[in-house]
Amino acid sequence: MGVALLSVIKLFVFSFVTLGLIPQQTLASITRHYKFDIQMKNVTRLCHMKSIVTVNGQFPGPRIVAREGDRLLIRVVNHVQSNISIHWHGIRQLQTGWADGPAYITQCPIQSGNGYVYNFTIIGQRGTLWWHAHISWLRSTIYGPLIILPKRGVPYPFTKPYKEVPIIFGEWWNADPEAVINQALQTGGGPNVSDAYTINGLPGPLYNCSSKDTFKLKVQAGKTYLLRLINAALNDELFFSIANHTLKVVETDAVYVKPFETNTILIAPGQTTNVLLKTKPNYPNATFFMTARPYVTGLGTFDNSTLAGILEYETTTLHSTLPMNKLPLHKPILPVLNDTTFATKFSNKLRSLNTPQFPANVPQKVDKRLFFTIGLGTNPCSQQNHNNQTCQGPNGTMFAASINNVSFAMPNTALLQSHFSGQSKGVYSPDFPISPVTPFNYTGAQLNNTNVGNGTKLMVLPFNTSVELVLQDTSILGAESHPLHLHGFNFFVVGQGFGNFDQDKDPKKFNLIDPVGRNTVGVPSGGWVAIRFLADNPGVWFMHCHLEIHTSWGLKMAWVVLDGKFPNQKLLPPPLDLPKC
Ligand SMILES: *[C@@H]1O[C@H](CO)[C@@H](O)[C@H](O)[C@H]1NC(C)=O
Ligand SMILES: *[C@@H]1O[C@H](CO)[C@@H](O)[C@H](O)[C@H]1NC(C)=O
Ligand SMILES: *[C@@H]1O[C@H](CO)[C@@H](O)[C@H](O)[C@H]1NC(C)=O
Ligand SMILES: *[C@@H]1O[C@H](CO)[C@@H](O)[C@H](O)[C@H]1NC(C)=O
Ligand SMILES: *[C@@H]1O[C@H](CO)[C@@H](O)[C@H](O)[C@H]1NC(C)=O
Ligand SMILES: *[C@@H]1O[C@H](CO)[C@@H](O)[C@H](O)[C@H]1NC(C)=O
Ligand SMILES: *[C@@H]1O[C@H](CO)[C@@H](O)[C@H](O)[C@H]1NC(C)=O
Ligand SMILES: *[C@@H]1O[C@H](CO)[C@@H](O)[C@H](O)[C@H]1NC(C)=O
Ligand SMILES: *[C@@H]1O[C@H](CO)[C@@H](O)[C@H](O)[C@H]1NC(C)=O
Ligand SMILES: *[C@@H]1O[C@H](CO)[C@@H](O)[C@H](O)[C@H]1NC(C)=O
Ligand SMILES: *[C@@H]1O[C@H](CO)[C@@H](O)[C@H](O)[C@H]1NC(C)=O
Ligand SMILES: *[C@@H]1O[C@H](CO)[C@@H](O)[C@H](O)[C@H]1NC(C)=O
Ligand SMILES: [Cu+2]
Repeated sequence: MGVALLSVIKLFVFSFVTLGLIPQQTLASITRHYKFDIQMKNVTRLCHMKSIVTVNGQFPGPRIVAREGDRLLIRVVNHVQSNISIHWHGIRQLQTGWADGPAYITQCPIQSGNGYVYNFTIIGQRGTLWWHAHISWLRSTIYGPLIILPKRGVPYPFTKPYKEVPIIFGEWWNADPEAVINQALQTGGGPNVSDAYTINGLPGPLYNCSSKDTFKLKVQAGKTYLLRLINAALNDELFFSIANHTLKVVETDAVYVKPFETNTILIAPGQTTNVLLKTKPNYPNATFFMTARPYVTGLGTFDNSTLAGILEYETTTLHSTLPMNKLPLHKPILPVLNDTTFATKFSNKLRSLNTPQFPANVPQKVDKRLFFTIGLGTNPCSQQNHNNQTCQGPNGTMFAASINNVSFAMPNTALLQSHFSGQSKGVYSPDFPISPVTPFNYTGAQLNNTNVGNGTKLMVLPFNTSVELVLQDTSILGAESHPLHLHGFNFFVVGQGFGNFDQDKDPKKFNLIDPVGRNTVGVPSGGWVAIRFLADNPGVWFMHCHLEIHTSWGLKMAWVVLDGKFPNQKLLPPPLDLPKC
């Protein structure tokens, strides 16, 4: 199949550049300026042309490259109809919550014709992160890599790569993604699934009418490549593999890990993974498929298609004239779509590097223990939407999702401004439940009543509170893996397991030595995960499922971290150009 296929492919050659783009600088830290013009662009994929919202007309968006310690000044100007905001995913934003970006949480969106300068410093972080729109489903086309190199002169704690290549997975709809989510919220049913997955914007040859849109990575024999993997898909965790090659995992979510080798990576939306790819000593002209397809645990319909790119060994002659159909082409074998055993083994392999230079400062004492249930539910079919009282969710209801049975109601104004100005009345209440109000068998029998409550409830933490949070999946409408993302912090993943969390037995097994540090963690399907973090960053911080449909259904909440005593423990005042609602 591969042979016949390749003979007709005119490959799109992705011109990757080494990251030697950094201007020569002698200063340790500098300010880097970027301009993001939000504008429409016509793009064709799968023989379907459509107008998409982009940054600077690029899809995927521009690459931001900085060093640890640098300040970034990114001027975003909105030239499209939609309101927009941009989130710098995984950046801690110490004292600068105003630059975090989730719409109606830390800022009002940037309205058409307006602009806003995101102003923040990268402190104590290095590795692969990314940026994306954080309103409605605009992140389906507005996303790009955010690469933080170590400080000048500081080496990686692994083999220096010959080249570095960002690989960003996405999800493509032939329809307008905003229309897809608006329709789903209107009918109460699940959204139409995507038409393809993409790798650096390209679906690859396994889709109809797509072989010219194939990501191709040209490599030389006997070299080490650093692949910076980012999952920007909306609703799907992905398995990824390159045929006949192993990958060495060295970093996740911009935190170094103890290196380990694997044939397949599992990466959830919101997560990043750096892997080293060591090419074989002598494979002239050989080509290999790299493929990705979803890991799925829920009951809903999903896009079960497979994206493919091509790894090609370069020849000694620069311009090949021989037909490509002489080349062998191998496909990797990926785990089955619901392979939770693989998912569990993979996440158990992740450990912080935990060296004197990069220690894992796991909070050893806990000030506040919290227990949050994560799962789906329903809302009654609302009168105003449906005159005949029938919606397309389960049993004629509307799909919803919640944390501790609170489906988050989005405010009309930004929470951070309400908090900073002391005007939270009528905007939010500081009473997010520390555990489910009505305990039940979370992973056991189905409930008769699946309706959720709702509200704009926040969890308030004094500065420097040490938090232990157990995230418990529920089996209401089916157990499902949920990648939970916390803004403003990295957390340590100290334990995970299946069934209901047992407060007496399970904490004894926690890893408080070298747990992985992340900003997004998969809550196991039908299980729980325990995380610890130190609330040392004042502000209002969003936490949500990074499966975008679950966020749309209300699987989200926010934390308020109060100011500390000292000036460097206080939220800075808002910038003058902060958008208004
Ligand atoms: C996209 O294509 C349509 C139809 O061909 C055209 O009217 C429109 O101006 C194009 N938009 C952009 C941004 O190029
Ligand atoms: C953008 O936001 C403004 C203010 O909240 C609102 O009036 C307007 O309808 C929004 N525009 C769109 C296209 O949603
Ligand atoms: C960015 O923030 C820093 C620290 O708050 C401030 O000194 C600086 O003036 C800001 N720069 C711009 C362009 O707003
Ligand atoms: C690649 O792997 C396949 C299947 O495991 C094997 O048949 C093939 O010989 C391998 N090719 C190379 C070049 O290693
Ligand atoms: C994907 O879903 C389609 C439609 O439901 C089905 O026909 C097909 O067999 C599925 N493919 C895989 C690989 O599961
Ligand atoms: C690889 O391709 C080049 C150019 O197409 C050709 O000259 C060379 O003989 C090929 N090498 C092998 C080992 O097939
Ligand atoms: C995974 O899917 C297969 C095929 O659809 C099914 O037979 C199997 O029971 C599923 N396994 C789990 C753990 O759900
Ligand atoms: C009314 O009910 C029918 C049948 O259940 C359904 O197809 C239709 O979408 C509903 N109409 C509205 C406005 O929800
Ligand atoms: C739908 O209703 C049927 C019959 O009343 C019930 O057995 C089933 O559990 C309900 N399903 C959901 C998802 O509520
Ligand atoms: C919860 O439900 C499961 C499945 O029905 C059952 O095996 C388990 O014993 C129940 N646990 C408790 C604490 O009732
Ligand atoms: C659910 O409903 C059934 C039948 O209506 C009833 O027998 C059962 O006790 C209910 N279960 C719970 C947990 O309320
Ligand atoms: C929240 O719950 C109330 C009371 O049950 C309901 O009237 C309202 O429609 C819900 N709001 C949302 C956004 O779901
Ligand atoms: Cu989820």
